[in-house]
Amino acid sequence: MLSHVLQFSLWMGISTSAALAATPGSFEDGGNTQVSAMMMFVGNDEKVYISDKTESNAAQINGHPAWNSVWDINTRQAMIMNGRTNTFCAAGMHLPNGTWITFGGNKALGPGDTPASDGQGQFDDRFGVYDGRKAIRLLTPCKSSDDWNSVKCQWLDDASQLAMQKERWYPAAEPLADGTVAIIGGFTSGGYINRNFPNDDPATSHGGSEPTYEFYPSRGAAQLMNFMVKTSGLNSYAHTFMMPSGKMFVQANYSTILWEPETNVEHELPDMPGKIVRVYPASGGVAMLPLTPANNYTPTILFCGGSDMPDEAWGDFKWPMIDTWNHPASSDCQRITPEPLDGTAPVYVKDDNMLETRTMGQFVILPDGTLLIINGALNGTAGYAQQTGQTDSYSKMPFGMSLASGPVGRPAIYDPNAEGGKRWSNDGLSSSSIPRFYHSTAILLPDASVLIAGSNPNVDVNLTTAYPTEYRAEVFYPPYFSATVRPKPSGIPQTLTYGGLPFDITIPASSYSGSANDAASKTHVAVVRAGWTTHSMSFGQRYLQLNNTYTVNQDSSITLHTSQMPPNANIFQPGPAMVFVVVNGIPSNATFVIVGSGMIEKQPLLSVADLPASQNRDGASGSANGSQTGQGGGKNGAVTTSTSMTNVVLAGLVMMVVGSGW
Ligand SMILES: *[C@@H]1O[C@H](CO)[C@@H](O)[C@H](O)[C@H]1NC(C)=O
Ligand SMILES: *[C@@H]1O[C@H](CO)[C@@H](O)[C@H](O)[C@H]1NC(C)=O
Ligand SMILES: *[C@@H]1O[C@H](CO)[C@@H](O)[C@H](O)[C@H]1NC(C)=O
Ligand SMILES: *[C@@H]1O[C@H](CO)[C@@H](O)[C@H](O)[C@H]1NC(C)=O
Ligand SMILES: *[C@@H]1O[C@H](CO)[C@@H](O)[C@H](O)[C@H]1NC(C)=O
Ligand SMILES: *[C@@H]1O[C@H](CO)[C@@H](O)[C@H](O)[C@H]1NC(C)=O
Ligand SMILES: *[C@@H]1O[C@H](CO)[C@@H](O)[C@H](O)[C@H]1NC(C)=O
Ligand SMILES: [Cu+2]
Repeated sequence: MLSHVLQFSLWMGISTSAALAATPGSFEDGGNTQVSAMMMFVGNDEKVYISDKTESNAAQINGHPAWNSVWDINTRQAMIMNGRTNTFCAAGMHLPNGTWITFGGNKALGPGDTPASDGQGQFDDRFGVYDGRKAIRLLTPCKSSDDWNSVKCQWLDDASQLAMQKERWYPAAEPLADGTVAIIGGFTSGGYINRNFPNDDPATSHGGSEPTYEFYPSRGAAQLMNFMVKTSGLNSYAHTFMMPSGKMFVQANYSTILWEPETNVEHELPDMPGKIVRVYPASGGVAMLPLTPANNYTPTILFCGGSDMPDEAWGDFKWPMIDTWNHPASSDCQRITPEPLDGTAPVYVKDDNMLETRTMGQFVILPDGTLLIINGALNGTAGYAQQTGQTDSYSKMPFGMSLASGPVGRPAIYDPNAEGGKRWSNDGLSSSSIPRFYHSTAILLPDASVLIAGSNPNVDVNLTTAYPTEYRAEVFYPPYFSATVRPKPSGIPQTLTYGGLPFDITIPASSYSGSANDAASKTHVAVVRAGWTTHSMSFGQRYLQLNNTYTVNQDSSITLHTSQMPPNANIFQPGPAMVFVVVNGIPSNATFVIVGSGMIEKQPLLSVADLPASQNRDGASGSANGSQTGQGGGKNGAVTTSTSMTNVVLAGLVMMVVGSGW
């Protein structure tokens, strides 16, 4: 408790770094994270929560090394927080009410992954750590003004009170439309890949693999998922994305399915072209492209990088069979639209290659709708080992325990709307000199910059090896930081509903550049969920552009008539998100909102109202191009009114709950 009190004074410190002018395309010092940042989420406009695995970090709390911290966005200083269970490679997600939850981890271990002092993996007295394999941990974000010693600001981390049915290390997690979280697969404790070789028991690997799924809150006994058997070996941290139909897109090894979480029915989709592996430890960058009115909120998933190592090279639980650091990662990108609007069969489509090969590159969807890829290595894979099938002792390992080599310091930006051949660029982007490998992370901050932290491809803390344990954070400034003024919107509500009454956002003339009519036609409102990041993934990361029209006022301020979320909670599951108003590619700061009812429940779905027509300042109709070019509302446009009648009619209709639509 004393440590909390001492660290608390940091919040009061005067911020120096935040006052520096941000240079677009550059990295700035982000301070020291106290623990190596394996996992991160943005809690609110002040705090980023960080977790590491349990290891020998020098920072001590309650008489043991710390493995959790909270980083203050304004001061760039981190305060350590207590934890009980081993968070080593857990999964994480938001809940509808803005609390965050993590699932699983590894057993209790001592220094250097030695067996726990109790001999059973339940508790180790040197690290003061409990078994985390069934753990469910909850954290409700606090602000500087809260009492950080109070129970409500601390991690609730006690597996004897709240636990999963199964032991899960590296599980996947994805919310359903009601906010329930599906938790899928995993190892039962550490290892390189999730199989024995030969793979004579692909379901459970003689106890090493956990091929089932379960839910939080529980919906009964864990069930076998056949896809986990089929993809045995390369199926931990499967890539999961809820689709508009309520089926879940699941990708692992080189296989793909749509899965029905309610019935456990699997529908096969095509294999990954070239058998390129994207899941851990190949660790490709994977993200859902922005959902927009123009694409009718139809998800497309982008896969970039990872590894094309042949099957035997992957080895088994112990280590890879080859010297992975000599095997270039993939530069290949593929897109797939799992539920095409026109009803055609989904296919992988070759996309532009990245500018370099990359494993452990992480996609961060920026408020302007482009995707930053950052961190990672040119060769090899994630994970760590003391030897491989080709290098038979630790002392001969050229990069210590790292299975990757060749840091990629320079990020790149992918523009999903650019024509093929021109989607990638790193023009004007600096390189970081800090290698960010296994257990590094990146996440979007509320001022639209990106926090980068962590890296530790070592069994424990090692400050003297080729790719050491990294405590230094950096903040990366995307190109839009060249703007001299940024939008200062007002009128963004604190909650968004699925369908329902539109709302007005106002942008003062002083907060954008250029002609008012032009700016208005190039403005959009983005709901961005930065997600819960770990291992080059962002669990739950999504970007949805709200439908809008506008009125340009006589004083050149712009009023955006903005729709609520589309009336289908599968498209953007309930919970916390950031709203950015983007004028000509320049984002505002974020406003934090809760999407949906704030409860784990069937979300109320309301009718969607037509928006008033756009009006330019000279009184002429706004152009039909720019942000509001939709393809029509399709099945959601239940209400049609003339502009002047909209509010009157809506008042009577807004409580009408429509069916689950598409
Ligand atoms: C959010 O919901 C979860 C249950 O799903 C609950 O445990 C938690 O306490 C809630 N958070 C708050 C702040 O009420
Ligand atoms: C990937 O899946 C294929 C097909 O099921 C399987 O034969 C192979 O062993 C898997 N590869 C690895 C490395 O697990
Ligand atoms: C750090 O890594 C080097 C090899 O790269 C190894 O020789 C050394 O023993 C390691 N130190 C610790 C504390 O594990
Ligand atoms: C990456 O792999 C290539 C091909 O084996 C090799 O030439 C290169 O030296 C490797 N890079 C590093 C940093 O080891
Ligand atoms: C955005 O937030 C930062 C603090 O994080 C503040 O310094 C800046 O003035 C804000 N900018 C706008 C346009 O609101
Ligand atoms: C699209 O918007 C731009 C900027 O407002 C305008 O110059 C252009 O004429 C518009 N095009 C059409 C087809 O309306
Ligand atoms: C966006 O709003 C306009 C105006 O109400 C409507 O015509 C259009 O169908 C909407 N687009 C979508 C995708 O809902
Ligand atoms: Cu890990």
